[in-house]
Amino acid sequence: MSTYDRNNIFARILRGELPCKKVYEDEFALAFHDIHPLAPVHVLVIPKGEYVSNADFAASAPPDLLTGFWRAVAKVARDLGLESSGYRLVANHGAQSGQSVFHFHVHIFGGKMMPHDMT
Ligand code: IU
Repeated sequence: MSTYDRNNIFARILRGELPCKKVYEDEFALAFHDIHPLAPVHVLVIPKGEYVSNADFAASAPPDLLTGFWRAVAKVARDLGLESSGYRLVANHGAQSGQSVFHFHVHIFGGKMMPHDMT
């Protein structure tokens, strides 16, 4: 498991040291618009805790945080109006997958037809 860097960009956003375009926040999660959107709707949801990836989050987070985080993901998608049109969730794990910020995050993509081919 990789070591969590407390100065990664999302940790700094969570501490309020850097701004973000906030969409939603509760005790478990923060959601904000991606600065380089890859779809008409592109929002990131991050848990409030020090987790590098989903593997780390799933193994170490307390149950209320696991539940609260995933409920926040679903609520944000619903509140963005994506429930009927559909949306895609992506969580990259490791540099080879494209992960560039090592604080676990889920991408919510919506607002267009999604390609089936991920390669
Ligand atoms: P990735 O799965 O780790 O590649 O996703 C990181 C995302 O964080 C990526 O889509 C960036 O555009 C986005 N991002 C951001 O929203 N704000 C930032 O300050 C930085 C990256 I650095």
